[in-house]
Amino acid sequence: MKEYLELSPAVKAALMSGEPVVALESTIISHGMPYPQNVETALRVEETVREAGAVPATICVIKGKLKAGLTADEIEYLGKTGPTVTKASRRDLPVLVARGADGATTVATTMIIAHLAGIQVFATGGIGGVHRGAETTMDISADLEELGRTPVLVVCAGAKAILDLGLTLEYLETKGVPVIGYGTEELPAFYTRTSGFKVDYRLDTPEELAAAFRAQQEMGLGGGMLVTNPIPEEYSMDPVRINAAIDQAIADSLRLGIHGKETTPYLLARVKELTGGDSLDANIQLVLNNARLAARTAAALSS
Ligand code: PSU
Ligand code: MN
Repeated sequence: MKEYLELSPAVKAALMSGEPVVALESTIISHGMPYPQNVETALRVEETVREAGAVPATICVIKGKLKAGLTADEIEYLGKTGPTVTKASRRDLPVLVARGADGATTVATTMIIAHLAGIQVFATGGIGGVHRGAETTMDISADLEELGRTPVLVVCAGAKAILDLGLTLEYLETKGVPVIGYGTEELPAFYTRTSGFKVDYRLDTPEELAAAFRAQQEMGLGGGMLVTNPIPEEYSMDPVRINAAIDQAIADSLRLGIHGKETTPYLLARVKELTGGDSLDANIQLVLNNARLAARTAAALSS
């Protein structure tokens, strides 16, 4: 394993001494936001994790190495390269590593590499899920499968309504993944604090999150835990406006025949276009909010 994994000195030192570490994904940098906001946000997210008392470990694949902990230059490279870098899910890792290639890691792959490195907590924006129309396309993100098998606590802002949220919850239930609302009984829908769907449990403190995750792992249940943290009220978007943009983006993707791994990046970019950049501001704020909660949870887990 050692020959594949490469930890930054800061991440290695923190893990050796049992300090809290928070994993961060890189597809959100390359495919989730435009340059240069993606690089600015990635650096701000790292700083937010540090301010909250943990060590950030941004994860990606560079020249075939599974990296946990990037330099500012590596983040700049990834952000500038943008969507031309391979979006790497679980199925992409073998060939990328064998070829010595680069890959931006999705939630699934970030969980895999975090777990290999010994990192238990991971903060992101939104997860992939069951797409609308999946009953015919079978487009279900590998993120859900990973949550079912890899023991990492993932803090997100729920899932975007580009997905079928009801089916996404059903799938997570089948896979045995606890879906926790942080301070809420309702599943947040990324840009908005509510979705009309209930989470499995509401927990209110990082200590409660840490206790539940610890119990899950100590009982040998394995698999991940999904913590959904609503976007702060002051940054949440008008649901009518955002849902109209999402419906339009989905209609456009169907008309253009977008499918497979292109679907999520296309929808994210189109929603941003249709909301004139407002969705990007909300996106940045919710990621910072998740980074803070993840850092506090990692601290509670390591104490
Ligand atoms: N949803 C978002 N922002 C994102 C993604 C999803 O709101 O950046 C990215 C994440 O990296 C996630 C991936 O893991 O898209 C899911 O892609 P797919 O649906 O192709 O599995
Ligand atoms: Mn898919």
